[in-house]
Amino acid sequence: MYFDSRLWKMMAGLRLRVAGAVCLGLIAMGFGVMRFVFLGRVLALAYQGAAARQVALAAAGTVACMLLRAGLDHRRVVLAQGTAGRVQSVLRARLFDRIAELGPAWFGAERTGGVMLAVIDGVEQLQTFFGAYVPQLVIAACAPVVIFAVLAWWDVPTAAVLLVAALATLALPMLVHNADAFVHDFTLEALEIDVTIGPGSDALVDLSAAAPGTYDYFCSLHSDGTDGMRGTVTIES
Ligand SMILES: [Cu+2]
Repeated sequence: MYFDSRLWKMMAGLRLRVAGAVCLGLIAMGFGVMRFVFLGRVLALAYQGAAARQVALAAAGTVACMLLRAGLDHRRVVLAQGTAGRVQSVLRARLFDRIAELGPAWFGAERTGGVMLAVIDGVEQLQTFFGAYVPQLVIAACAPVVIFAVLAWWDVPTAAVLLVAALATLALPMLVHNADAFVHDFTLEALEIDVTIGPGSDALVDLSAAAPGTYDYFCSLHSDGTDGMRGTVTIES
């Protein structure tokens, strides 16, 4: 679970649309859960040898829930991607204003490729963050409670166990990330990069000027480059 407050600030004025997407997602999730309830009813009725009409009614309920869920999910994706598009155009306008403000003297001294990459590709990458990640994060956070509410109807202890497990799955990765008390670094010798990263924090490394290829990186505090905290990064053309 990751959240960037700077990106969140860029959504000013569009948060109602995000809330709308979240609402649609939550209603869709409700129908998703109801689908399983109906499906369980179909199986229970079939095992009890109930009348075919009763089984057919429960099966129709399952199909109706599936269709409603699919329709709502489609609306949610359309709305969320529309919001993401709006954030992107606001962001692009701000970037172009800033470039115009800095003037040709600044632009002339910069690598054109790097600036264009940030303005075009960098903003494009945010589509996923605003369009899919933010609404999904809120929906995922609410999901355990919705599932608990439905399951508690039948068995509270089972519902409680599932609720605790689901919340732990959501929160544990962030807790582990924040609980790391060690300093690390990002060393990429081929590009002469050595960035120190404090406990529980993030760092942004600009590789836009690097030539395409595969590079080895490691944490010089916890690896000798061949073992431990190491990996590779591939830059495509
Ligand atoms: Cu390390």
